[in-house]
Amino acid sequence: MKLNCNGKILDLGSPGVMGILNVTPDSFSDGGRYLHRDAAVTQALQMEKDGAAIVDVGGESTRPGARPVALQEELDRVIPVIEVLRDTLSIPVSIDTSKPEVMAAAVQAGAGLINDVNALRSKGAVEQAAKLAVPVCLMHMQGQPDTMQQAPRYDSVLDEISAFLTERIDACVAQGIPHEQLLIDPGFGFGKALEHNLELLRRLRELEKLGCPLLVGLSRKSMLGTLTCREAEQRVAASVAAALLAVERGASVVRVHDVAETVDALKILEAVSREQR
Ligand code: YH5
Repeated sequence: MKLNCNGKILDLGSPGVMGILNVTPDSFSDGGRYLHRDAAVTQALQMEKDGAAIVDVGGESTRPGARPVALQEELDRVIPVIEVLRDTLSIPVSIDTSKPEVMAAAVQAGAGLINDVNALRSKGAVEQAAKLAVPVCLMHMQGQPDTMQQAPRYDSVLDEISAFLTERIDACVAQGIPHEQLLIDPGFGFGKALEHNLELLRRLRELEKLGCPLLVGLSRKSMLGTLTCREAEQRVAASVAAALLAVERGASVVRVHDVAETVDALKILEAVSREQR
């Protein structure tokens, strides 16, 4: 129920919000070397004030079609931010990466959870995560980020994701990562068409049988754009609705851009769900 994230606690006793913090690189041409770093830290502090349970720091864009980021580039983006957040936030920070070198440097800098969209399938990643001994979120993805949305295909989306996550849990446990340190995520939008995403959300509860807390990311994703005909920045209401539906179907953590709005919505859900005194 409580996860120790490198000294800071993620309490999953009630559903929590993971705030998304995308970190862009510092450069000389933008008016100051630390501009981006300071902006990221300010945004993380606001997320904590707004009620986030954890902040997810990412330096590699995993959006469909995105180009990979080089190791040094990713380190330069995320490590300075994580170092500041270690000393300024009470809540834990997760590192959104698939690279074992980034996992190690991030945990060294204070990160308390590894969020890997590649489910520790990169070479050496399971071994590295086992050594670092922090909780890990394993996410399902069909295909590779550059091509995954071209023609997603499933015979049974729930069965295939369930089998994939079971295999990844087993691989982690075999390398010494305790089951209790694992979260699972069906990976909305990662090699999935609209019909797949909708069936996944409808039947999310079925993943509870794997015995790990569920984390889901639906915030501003294109399935919400398809359903509402809105651009990414105008998908807040759709994102809050989707987060609420996910928590109602068993999600323990929702990964979102709009922390304050989502925290408010979850307060209503919690009050209604709570047993009357
Ligand atoms: C996730 O689901 N997603 S990065 C496309 C968008 C909007 C948002 C506008 N990392 C997940 O957030 N980690 C990402 O269209 C994640 N689960 C976990 N655990 C993609 C993203 C996004 C992509």
